[in-house]
Amino acid sequence: MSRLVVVSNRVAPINEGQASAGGLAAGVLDALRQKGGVWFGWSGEIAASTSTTIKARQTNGAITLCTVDLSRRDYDEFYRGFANDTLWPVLHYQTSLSRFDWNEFAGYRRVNEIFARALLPEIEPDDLIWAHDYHMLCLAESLREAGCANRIGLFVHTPFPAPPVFMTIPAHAELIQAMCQYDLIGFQTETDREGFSDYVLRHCDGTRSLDDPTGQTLHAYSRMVRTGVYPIGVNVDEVRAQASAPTNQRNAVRLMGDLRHSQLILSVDRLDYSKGLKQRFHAFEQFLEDVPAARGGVAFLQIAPPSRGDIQTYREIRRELEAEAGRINGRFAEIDWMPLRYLNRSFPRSALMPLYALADVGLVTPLRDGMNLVAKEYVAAQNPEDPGVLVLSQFAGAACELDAALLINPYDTVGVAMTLDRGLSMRLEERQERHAAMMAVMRRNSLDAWRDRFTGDLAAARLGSPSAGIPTG
Ligand code: ADQ
Repeated sequence: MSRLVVVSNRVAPINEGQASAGGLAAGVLDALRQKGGVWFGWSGEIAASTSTTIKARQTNGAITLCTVDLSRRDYDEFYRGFANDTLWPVLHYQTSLSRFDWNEFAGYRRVNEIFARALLPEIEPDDLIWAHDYHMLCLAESLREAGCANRIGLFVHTPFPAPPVFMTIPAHAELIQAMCQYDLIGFQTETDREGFSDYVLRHCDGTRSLDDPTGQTLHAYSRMVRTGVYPIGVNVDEVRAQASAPTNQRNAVRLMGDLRHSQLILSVDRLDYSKGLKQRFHAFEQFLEDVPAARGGVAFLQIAPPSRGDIQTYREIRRELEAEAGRINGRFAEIDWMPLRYLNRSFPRSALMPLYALADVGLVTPLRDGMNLVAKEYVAAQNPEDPGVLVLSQFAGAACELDAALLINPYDTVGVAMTLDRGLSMRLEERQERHAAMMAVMRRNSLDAWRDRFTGDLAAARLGSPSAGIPTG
């Protein structure tokens, strides 16, 4: 059986129990445990120079974790610069927040090359290589240049926009050419897959392979690249078990005592402009304005730990939200009632899941999101006898599967406010029906199904380049 070699910007600790790992890390770790293999990525350390060979190695059972350090310059150009200040906003359709610099793009390519060269000695002829996310768009190209003939797949966790949006990145053609060096590229939704496929078919003389009746295998740059849709899921039983475990209830019990009989609206996000937090705060304010009866009886809890704090746009959104939270509370709070609680910190999953279970409404309103696992975790955490209501942005990948949620447009302040009112007053029977419909989809598209379908298709993918020669894989 082929081993799996996973490559991502950051790696997760392999010694922690699976239950404490985040959704994606748990899925990848499971796959590695089953097949055995290597997880390779950046250590998170900034060193005097970027390691050109593996800097640290840790083995636990069949899994080996291999990491390299980055120099300050590589961190600035690859991670902070091109990945997070150029690619991330464009992939989330926020072109006005994107900034481009050719030196940073060169740094991005350089780090992909260094990763490839450091990884190459670890790779055995039969290994399946599975790269993750927008940091690794050029990795397959660098591995091919270094002589790697294995099957290489990429899963894109973010959205992938339509060509006119992607083409705002001046290096768009170089990126697509590099992506065509993968044998399989997986996307969260059909819209994302089409964004990539349309670019290849319209802007670089690509064609659909006649051998693939689905039309999802493309021929471009003398290579074949298969594309597919693999919506990432959650382990629903594990989430529900964490949500209801008596040992995990400490924060939930404290919160319940404090809320007394108020209804709870809960949002949980990384602090990121793509998550639509500012628009969400305004929608909650609108709700308090439009539904005076809710004042004193509804509380909104926003949990959002800071992320990427050394990037200017992230510092700005943090300042803005602190000001907005203060203003809304100043406007509506009473001596004995605080409408909005904004916690700028992270919680372990074991503490977070019972909070999901407690909330009457899960409010998930990204402006764009590849999937959004919080939406799925919220549904999975509910008590099926008396479930809460998911209010979900139509622009989250999750909306393609969870159409039994109350779907909203996050830019429509009045619409979101009205939907909050509807969610908080929904009858038990309707809540149960909607919850059951969403659970059925989530059981089908579980985290295990995501992992097995992707690795199965990668193992079956035809090797892309006739000129690469057929390797032993
Ligand atoms: P993210 O943008 O990080 O991931 P998301 O899918 O919402 O977003 O969340 C990832 C995980 O982080 C969830 O398991 C959640 O529980 C956890 N998390 C979020 N906020 C937290 C908090 N305040 N405290 C503790 N834990 C928190 C990217 C893409 C998404 C895609 C995922 C997986 O941007 O669109 O769904 O990858 O593919």
